[in-house]
Amino acid sequence: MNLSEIVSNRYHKGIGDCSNEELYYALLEMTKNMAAAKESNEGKRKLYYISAEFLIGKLLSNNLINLGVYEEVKKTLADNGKSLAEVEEVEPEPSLGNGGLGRLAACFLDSIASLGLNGDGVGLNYHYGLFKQVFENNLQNETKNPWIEKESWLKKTDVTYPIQFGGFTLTSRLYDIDVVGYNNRTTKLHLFDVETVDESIVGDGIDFDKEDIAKNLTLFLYPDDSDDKGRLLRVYQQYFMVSNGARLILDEAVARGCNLHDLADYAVVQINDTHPTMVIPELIRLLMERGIEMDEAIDIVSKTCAYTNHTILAEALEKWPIGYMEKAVPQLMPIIYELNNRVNKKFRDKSVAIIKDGCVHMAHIDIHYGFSVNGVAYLHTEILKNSELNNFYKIYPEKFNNKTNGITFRRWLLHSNPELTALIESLIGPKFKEDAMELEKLGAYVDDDAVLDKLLAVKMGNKVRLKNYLKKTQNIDIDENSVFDIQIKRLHEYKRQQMNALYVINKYFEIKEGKKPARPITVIFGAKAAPAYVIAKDIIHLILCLQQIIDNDPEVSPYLKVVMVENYNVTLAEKLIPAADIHEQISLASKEASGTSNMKFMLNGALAIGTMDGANVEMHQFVGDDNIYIFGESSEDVIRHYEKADYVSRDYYNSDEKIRRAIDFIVSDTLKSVGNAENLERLYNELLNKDWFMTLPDFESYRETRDRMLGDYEDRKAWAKKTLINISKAGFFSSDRTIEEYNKDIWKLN
Ligand code: OX2
Ligand code: PLP
Repeated sequence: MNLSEIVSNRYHKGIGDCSNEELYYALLEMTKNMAAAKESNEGKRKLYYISAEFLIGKLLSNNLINLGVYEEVKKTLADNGKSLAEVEEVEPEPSLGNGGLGRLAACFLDSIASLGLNGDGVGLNYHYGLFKQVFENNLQNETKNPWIEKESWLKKTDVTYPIQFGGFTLTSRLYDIDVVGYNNRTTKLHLFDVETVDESIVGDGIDFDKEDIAKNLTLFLYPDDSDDKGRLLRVYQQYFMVSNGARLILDEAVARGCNLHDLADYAVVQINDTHPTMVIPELIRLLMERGIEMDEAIDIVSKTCAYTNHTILAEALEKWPIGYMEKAVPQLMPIIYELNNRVNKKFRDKSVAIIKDGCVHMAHIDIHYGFSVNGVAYLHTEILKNSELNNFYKIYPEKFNNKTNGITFRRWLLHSNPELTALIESLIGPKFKEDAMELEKLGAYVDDDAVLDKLLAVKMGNKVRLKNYLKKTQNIDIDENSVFDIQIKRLHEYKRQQMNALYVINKYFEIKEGKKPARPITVIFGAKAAPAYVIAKDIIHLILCLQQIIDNDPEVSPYLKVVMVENYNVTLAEKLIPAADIHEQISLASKEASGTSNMKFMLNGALAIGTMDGANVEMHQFVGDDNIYIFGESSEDVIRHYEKADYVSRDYYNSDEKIRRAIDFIVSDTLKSVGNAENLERLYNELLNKDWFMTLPDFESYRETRDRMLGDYEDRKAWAKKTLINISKAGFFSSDRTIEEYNKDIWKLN
């Protein structure tokens, strides 16, 4: 049925008489039907990408693009006086991820589907997702983020399993979302849920009864884990996810002819960070339940599972107290003890043990009992091999490999930046939509004035669109003739939003002293802080206070504006990234495993200011010194500082006047007039006495580089040329390339 037939069936009227809501649900029905009619990717061996997060974003437009009917639908609506862009606004964004890791999983599903690979995603159906961020009194508050409506992309299936925990059993239910690929094939995102979950136990905010697992298990993604109950709940969530996943994998394999002994010929499991690690002992347990001896079960599973590491931050490397595991999943513990014994018998080096200091080290299970360990960018994998996981690398050099992250160009170019897409197509034809390396052909135009003018015009159009969107949705005013300098990512000290804020404070003082920038600057932030991460919330407080102070200062506000957008998510990213002139990738070198927003900005013609960290290293390699603004200490220097413990932040405060002035401003009467002394003082003390992520040593080179960049911006032609070079070199960062590499080296699906 086409759109007007569906509309007439549902509402007994014409398209032109429908509300945007009515049209959204009609399009949802149409798109779901079209997706369901497509062929699923098939093959003997099947990939299961297990992940606690899939930050899929809104699906309507993307599905219409991938189904090849976007233009047609847009025209049908326009012919009836309706706007597809307005209909899109009705769709709620599923918030099934924290940030980069979850968004990566979503890009991967798009590429898996598009490349025709036999692979599905497996995760959980969090009803309230991650929290929704609201600002009140310059502070972050958290509320629930409901996204499941009576009609949604979810399809209820007949698949249910009894999942056993210590002392009780829960019945699961599988919901599927069809993932439509660009070449009209589909794959599935499997989201497991508990039928007894009870949304009504959440009141204001995001608090709920953490004891009542049957009612709360799939309410939220990663519940606030500051307390024991929250941490224990994560173990329950993880086991629920992997036990369901493991049963699905075995059932599907058997249905395709597998006799379990040959499981590795039928299934490969990619473990997305350590959250799904328990799939290893659970698969072993289920194989033994089905009559396979332990030795063989361990061998089979070790040939089936592969692990991706996404971070070297110590606090993110999960280890669960034995007591939690005994309580939540007692049936797994005998297997984990046995896996640990085997490791201890084989290796004298106790650092590689699975159980140490009363905790189960999840990554150690993955590395010993998986066949592949990969990092997510060149530098990250080198650091894993040479320092973080060096003891494992010495044992299993053959398991380690790099898979530099990528992004889907369907969402992050075709959908989010149609004007740029059209310009590119007019120059090099449509082939880049399937083969991203075709973008290299844009290199022929870097000295073509007419093309550079068009590129600048596209950027201006996107800036105006962002301006209108922020006005409409958040009542924020920005000036499209200012430089848009954007940092959007989770709030974390290692990502160093605080350094950006110190730059803003320094600029504020310069303007007060009469040193005005050539053109107004708009510094845009978007970031959620984990609810229990106190300093991260203090940094948000600082930024919101700066925003208010500068807005109300007539001396400064004509030249400088700070904007912190509320509830940064995929929908906002799609509007912000195409409008950026400058993007901030300023993590402390060695700490950002890869980054993926860096790739999205590059593809959309923004220039990076960044450290030699994560995938910035590869970006720099592709575009060269002239087309990216690199500053700061190298990862080797940083790692050495940590080893020698020789960094003292106060030395920088004492010896650098600009740094002192900026840090002192945090606790000035000016800021305290709009903020809380407690938050501001805590942040001030943190920077002065600890500064674990070394903001101050890099500040001067950051400030100098960013000022130089603003100067370069004034030569509009030269700037446009740099942006075109960036776009032309972005092809490597297509997730199609990443997925082809995973498949060639790890999954080996045909
Ligand atoms: C993130 C990493 O921090 C980021 O650098 C990377 O781009 C992304 O994963 C995708 O690989 N949680 N999020 C990450 O790691 C963890 C753990
Ligand atoms: N959150 C959202 C909504 C994103 O789209 C992305 C990636 O672009 C991220 C988080 C990760 O950002 P970063 O790579 O800068 O950490």
